[in-house]
Amino acid sequence: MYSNKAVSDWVNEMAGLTKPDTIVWIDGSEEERALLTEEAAASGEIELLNQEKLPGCIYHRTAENDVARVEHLTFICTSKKEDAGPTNNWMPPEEAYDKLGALFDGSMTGRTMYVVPYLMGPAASGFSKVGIELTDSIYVVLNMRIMTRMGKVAMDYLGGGADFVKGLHSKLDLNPERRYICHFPEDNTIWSIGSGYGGNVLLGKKCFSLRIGSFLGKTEGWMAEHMLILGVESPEGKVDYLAAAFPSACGKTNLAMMIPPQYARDKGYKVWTVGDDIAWMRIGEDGRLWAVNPEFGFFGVAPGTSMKSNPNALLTTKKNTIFTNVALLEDGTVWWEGMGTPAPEHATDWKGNPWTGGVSAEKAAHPNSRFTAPAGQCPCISPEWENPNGVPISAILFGGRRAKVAPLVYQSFDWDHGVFVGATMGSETTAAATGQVGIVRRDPMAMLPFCGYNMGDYFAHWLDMGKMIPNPPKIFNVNWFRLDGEGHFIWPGYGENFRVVKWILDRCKGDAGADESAIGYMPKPEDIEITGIEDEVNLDTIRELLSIDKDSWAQEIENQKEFFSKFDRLPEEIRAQQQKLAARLGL
Ligand code: O2Y
Ligand code: MN
Repeated sequence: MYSNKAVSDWVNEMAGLTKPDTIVWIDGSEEERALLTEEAAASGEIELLNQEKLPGCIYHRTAENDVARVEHLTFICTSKKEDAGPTNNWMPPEEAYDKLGALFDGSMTGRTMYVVPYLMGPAASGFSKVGIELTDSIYVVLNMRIMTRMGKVAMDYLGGGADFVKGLHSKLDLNPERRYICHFPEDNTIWSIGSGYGGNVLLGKKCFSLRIGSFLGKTEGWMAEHMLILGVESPEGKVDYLAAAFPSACGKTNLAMMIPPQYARDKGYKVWTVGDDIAWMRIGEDGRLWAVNPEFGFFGVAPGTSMKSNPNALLTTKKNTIFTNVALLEDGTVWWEGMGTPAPEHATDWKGNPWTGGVSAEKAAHPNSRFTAPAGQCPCISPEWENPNGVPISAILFGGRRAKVAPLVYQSFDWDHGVFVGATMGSETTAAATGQVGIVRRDPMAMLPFCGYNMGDYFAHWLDMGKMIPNPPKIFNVNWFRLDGEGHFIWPGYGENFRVVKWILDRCKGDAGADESAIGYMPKPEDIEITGIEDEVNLDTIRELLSIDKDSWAQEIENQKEFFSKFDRLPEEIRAQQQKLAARLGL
């Protein structure tokens, strides 16, 4: 159906390896979606949900052993091990092609191979990139239809060219012993086998947009980052944009879809979502950094999403959404822990078992259960989210979950200092996650699992970009999770984070003052607006949130040094920034 020789040659070669019974070329049409949905429902791969209450919504249960990304089975296959770096698993490309090739051999016999062309980025943008995923899973095709611009639009973009990322995926037998996610950045290729879950198989997302994307960004002079993008509209109608990176479990999706507090809404402020997870950023003709969300949908964690925590996310999922591993209710709708509605008396849990709740019951929805929903359905989606040029970024935010060391917010002194702040990002573990409390998990720029090359070179790329951007965004660090002496969160978080975002954007415009501290520029306590939260937060609370404890920072610097000791290619500037920080702290 498409005439592109490079594509058809490669599809034929992969079909020769995987030996499917049939090959179906995906066009992205509505009729095709309906037929695939019907076929997957007939085979049991998906279930239709209550079409009156949740129109266009379907349900999928994964294998019990296949519920999240598998970092230990994810490899960067560069010719030289040192190009993958000390923080990635590495396999030589020949070994990976041989090993996975043996697994792919005949893996689609008795199945259909779907040829899924997709576009990362808006169709009208010169910055967008094409991928083609070959998969034996209808669930993957239906997800890719939401998460990317899929089908004819991508082949039209590619035209007769050969510049596309070649992705091969087979569920095989979903055996974790035969599960690998291999990236070949030097060949623009991704091979994923043995999984049917999210980030392992929706190859446009982490595999292409971040791992291959970051490698392309380094080579071509742009940045592929694990960042949300949002805009704040002032009462005068001017919108300023920021991009923000957080490790998991820091409320990234909530921030991306934040509802401003009442005082700000009364004044006429609005928040617009451009993207919830990934930003591709380039230098614009005006010398600013411009960001595009390469994705077309949200692949969000369901548990904890409620009308209180994130109404915009919940409302996005009311139609045309795929729910994975949540609980099913008797009326054909869905439920999860933290949805904000009472636990049902009867449900079917994510494993397919009857569920009646109770104190000792297992969770009805898997903690990593997901919704795949079209971004365009989000009530606060930005009118600019498909702008071919992207949006101009005024501020970059880094953050993490820190009980004591990091203040509510500080601004880096300059770009290089900001790169150091991002490189030292991390979160403290909570008991629920690991059984250990207070251990810092370093996750530079939230890219540790997603950088497709040596992370030392990645820091160098950030530093190089700073030299190339005539008018770079200002860089900030935020921490919504500071604890008081009794272990309670001091800052109310959620929509109230708008107050901090407002200071940040005012700072970028030169409209807010700051005090210089050893770690960066800090707001004056009275510059954080507290109208409407005075019963929880007063000026003394803000002072506590902004305080810097020298002993904690001394410990922090030792911990950073230990983390950096494993880097073989750490840029000298990062070490220099650390020395300057220690000197400013008088250590
Ligand atoms: O577990 C998965 O397969 C999904 S991971 C994921 C999904 C959406 C956005 N971000 C992430 C992540 O791990 O950062
Ligand atoms: Mn993510």
